[in-house]
Formats: sequence, C-alpha cells, structure tokens
Amino acid sequence: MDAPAEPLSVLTDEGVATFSPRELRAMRDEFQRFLLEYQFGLREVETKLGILRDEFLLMHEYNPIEHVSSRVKTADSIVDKVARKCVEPTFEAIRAGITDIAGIRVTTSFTKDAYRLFDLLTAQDDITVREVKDYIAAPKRNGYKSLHVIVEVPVFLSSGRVDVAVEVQFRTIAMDFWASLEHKIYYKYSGLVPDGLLAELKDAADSAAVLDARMERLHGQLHGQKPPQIRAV
Ligand code: 0O2
Repeated sequence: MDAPAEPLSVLTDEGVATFSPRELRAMRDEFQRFLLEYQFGLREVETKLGILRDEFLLMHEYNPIEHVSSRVKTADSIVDKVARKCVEPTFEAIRAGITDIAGIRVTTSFTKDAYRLFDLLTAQDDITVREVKDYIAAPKRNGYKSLHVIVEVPVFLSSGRVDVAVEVQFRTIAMDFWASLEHKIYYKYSGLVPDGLLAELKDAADSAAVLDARMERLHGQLHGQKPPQIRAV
C-alpha cells in the first residue's frame, strides 16, 4: 500500500481537509498495523484448529476437518461495510462494529463434526464467545446452512495484549458446495435472483441436507458396527 508523495485534499463533512505525505504515511502504517492484528488472530485460531485435527488423527484415527480457509477482509470491503452499517470511521468503532474482518471457514465431512469442533474450540480457556448464529439448526430462508461464531482470541504484541475478533464458520462439504454456488449466482444477478432460480436453490439446499443426513447415517453404521461375537462352544 503506497502513500502518495504529494499532499492530498479530500472533501469531508466539515469541508476540505488536506493531509501531508507524512500524515498519509502515518495513516497507512496505522491501518496496516490494524489489519496485522487480524492476521495474528487468524493464525492463533488456525493453530488451535490444526492442533485439534492432529490430535484427533492420532487419538481416534479420524480427521473431522476436511478443509480450512481463511482471509482478512480487504481494505475496500471494510470501507464498504463501514459505510453500509453506518459505523463511525475510527479504528475503535470498526473493531467493535465489524466483527468479520478476520474470517475462517472450517469444512467438515459431517454435521456432528461441525458441532464437535465448535464445542472444542469455544470451550478453550482463552477463547471468548461474542456471538453465535446457528444456521444449521435454523437455516436461512434461502436454504443457507452453516454454524457461525464470533470469537475473541488474545494476541500478544510487543505493546501488550489485544483481543482480536475472528468469525469462524463451520459447515459440511455439502453446505459449502451449496453456499459457494449460491454466492456466485447472487453476485451474477447483483442480488436480484429470479424467483425460479431461488426456488431451485432452496430445493438444492434441501437435497444437500438429505445427503448430509444419509452420509452421516452410513458413517455411523460403519463405525457403530460391533465386531462379530465369537462364542465359545
Ligand atoms: P464474505 O465475503 O464471505 O465475508 P453482517 O456480517 O453482520 O453484515 P449478517 O448477515 O448479520 O451480516 O452476518 P451472518 O449472517 O453471520 O453472515 C455473514 C457471512 O456468512 C457472510 O459474509 C457469508 O460468508 C455467509 N453468509 C451468510 N448468509 C449467506 C447466504 O445466504 N449465502 C451465502 N452463500 N453465504 C452467506 P459476507 O460478508 O456476506 O461475505
């Protein structure tokens, strides 16, 4: 992110404000540092998930996590959301009002794994749960399913401790497949998706839920099966 070499004038509510290159550089540095906190928050939560996955593999010979992806929102996307949610444009207000600057998506094979990982992560001593939205138990009207939690994780910097908000979304492969297609369709139609397509999407979400339930049942049968009894004669 380069800071301009010339002074910059912008129109604000109070009139025209002019910033020197030094002021602009200071603002850029402050913004980069602000975003860095979220990178560190992501790393902390990713490490926690990695430890859970490795321990599960070792202890249970089973990996509940199919895939983890993460991102820090872009500056443009933060600015859009600040405007959309009418958040005061200060770092303090943005920290408090925009809670998905750091986001992690955890894809699992089965619904029960999504809840199990949620429980294991949120039970950790240094994790504070700020908000839970359970769209698996109560899907959105369009069919969207996912378990969302906003957690706060401590990050220790040279200047001290900061608690960083991270949004974690847990969902199965089927839920994820549906959500990524719906996202593409939503953007293709700029939010104005034709009714027929909306109905098809809802139908596809229902089919995905049936598939999830069926796969989980089959998996349960596979692992719940007791070995054949050997009787002494
Ligand atoms: P991106 O690019 O994934 O970050 P808010 O975050 O407060 O503005 P809301 O609706 O209160 O909005 O939050 P919610 O319900 O927790 O949803 C936030 C995120 O969940 C979205 O982030 C999406 O990632 C996902 N999501 C929620 N609803 C849907 C949906 O209907 N379809 C799909 N495909 N994803 C959904 P962003 O910021 O929209 O996008």
